[in-house]
Order: sequence, then C-alpha cells, then structure tokens
Amino acid sequence: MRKLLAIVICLMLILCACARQAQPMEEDAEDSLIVVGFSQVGAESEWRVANTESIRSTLTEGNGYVLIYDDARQKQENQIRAIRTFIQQGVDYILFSPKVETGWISVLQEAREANIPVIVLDRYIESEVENLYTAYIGSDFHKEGEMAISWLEEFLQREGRIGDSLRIVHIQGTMGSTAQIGRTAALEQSIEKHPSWELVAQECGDFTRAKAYEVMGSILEQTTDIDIVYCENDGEALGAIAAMEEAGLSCNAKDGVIVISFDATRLGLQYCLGGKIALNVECNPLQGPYVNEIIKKIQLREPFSRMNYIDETLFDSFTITQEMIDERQY
Ligand code: GZL
Repeated sequence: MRKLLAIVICLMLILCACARQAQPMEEDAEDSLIVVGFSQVGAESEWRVANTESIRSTLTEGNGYVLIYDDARQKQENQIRAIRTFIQQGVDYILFSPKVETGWISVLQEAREANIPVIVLDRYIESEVENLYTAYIGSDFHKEGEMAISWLEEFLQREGRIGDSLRIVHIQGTMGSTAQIGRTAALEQSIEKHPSWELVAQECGDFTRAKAYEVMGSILEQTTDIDIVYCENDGEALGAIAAMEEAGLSCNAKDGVIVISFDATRLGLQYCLGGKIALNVECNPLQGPYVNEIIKKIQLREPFSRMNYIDETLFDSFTITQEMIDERQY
C-alpha cells in the first residue's frame, strides 16, 4: 500500500512540474506575437477592400501577429489620431496607407521617438525629414501611367490615328494621393508631347464611382465631343461609363470613346472583356505577404529593401479572356 502511495505522489509531482513547464510556454507564445497597428485610408473602392483583406488575411495570429485595424473613413485626421493611439498602446509596428502625401512629419516623428518602426503601404509620403519610415511597399504610379500612355500611343499608331486631334477627359483620383500624382503626371506629360491631343476637362472623381458619375455628368452637359476618358481607378471608370451611356455615347476602343482605367479589379476587367474599358492597368493590392516578409526580416535582423515596388501588368479589351479574369485573386 505504502509503495502505491509513493508512486501516486511521484506521478502528481511529475504532472505538476509538466504543468508549470506548459505555463511559461503559453506565456512565451503570448509574448512572441507581433502587435501591428494598421491605419487604412477607408473602403472607397474594390481595390481598397482587397488591400485590407490581404493585410487582414496575412497578419493573423497563426502567422504570429496581433493586428489592430483602424478604418480612417477617408480622413487624414483619423489616420493621425489612430497612429497616436498605436504609439500610446506601444505596438511593435505601425502600418499605414497615407491618404495624401503631406502632413505626416509630426506624427511620424512621435513614432520614431517611441522607437516604433513605421511601414508605409500603397501610397507614399512626401517628407523633407529623413528616416520617418522604415520601409515602403507599393506601386510605381508614374510607371503605371506611362504604361497606359504607351499602350494608347501604340493603339493609335495601329489605327492610323496617332496624329489626329483627340479630345481627352481626365477623371483624377483623390487629390494629393501618390496614385493620383503619378497617374496624372503621365497623362499631362503625354499631352505636352502630342500637340493634337487636347485636355477638354479635368475633374476629381476621388477614386469613387459615385463622384466620377457626378463629375462626368457635368462634363457631358458641356460637351459630348469626347475621344478618350482617362480614369484613375476602376470605380471612376464605371461611374464615367454609366454617365456617358446615359448621354447616348458608346464606350469602346474601335468606334466609340476610348476608356482607360487603373486597378484591374475583377469588376473592371469584366468591363474590359465587354469592351467598355479599352485598357486597364493593374495596381496590385495584395500587399499582405510583402508586409509579412519585411516584418519577419526586421525581427530576425536580416537585411531588407527600404523601397519595395510591386510588379504590375496591364489588360486590354482585345486580348483579355474570362479565364484570365477567373484566375485573378481580386
Ligand atoms: C492605388 C490606391 C488607389 C487605387 C484606388 O495604390 O492608392 O486608391 O488605385 C484606391 O482604387 O482608392
């Protein structure tokens, strides 16, 4: 009997020791999660929704993260407030897509003083002060615009229309955002280059379908003599097309209005397949894996690139297929 009691006591001591062992492991696991504060511009477009989903589905607890997400609802002041809150919370990283390029120096200096690395996502910041962020992940928006113009020039050359007088309507994205600045610059440079190209209207569509529909409607009240509509994202293209069709215009590259768009969301590519969008330049929102790679490298003190541009392609109404659209992740 004594022997049995001794065995039971030993077993209980061993189990308690194991339990204590397990406890520190769970605490370590808790401690090892990387806390990321993410300030997103808003949910203004299908592109933005896909961008948010890419971050949320990558920075998961299973991948070693705690993600604190804030939707700024298109207001820079909300982003600045969120970043200050992240600093007070003592997050490990701050991730944000700046609505516009300016106005970030003060709050990013506070993050630097708090020794919190900042990763700038998607759009860029203009800053005279160096070292306000640790890494940038996004697109080269001027290059996107140049890809669009190169395609347009080649198309017009093939059609024997390169020297024609062409009347262009320009629907811009959120003014002061990097995407708008880059895509606008490429179009404006092309108009300088081609004297027969005329910019008949330039209005802000704020990257939304509703605003683009509204401003295109106002432009159509002034003129329907339009050859090209250059929209700085798919939401704007869909809004502009709706307004043009209501005014009796046909949108197609062969014998109607040539519509150029950016983002290459599935919805935008369906319009491309249907011929209503002639060209759609991809702007890849799937940036979560890039963020994860950069953070893990920083954690392991491995070298990483400060500027990370995502490769992008383009689609046109002559070559796109449903199979290509079905393969897309957004
Ligand atoms: C581009 C991104 C732009 C998209 C729009 O990277 O900032 O903002 O082109 C989105 O769809 O609203």
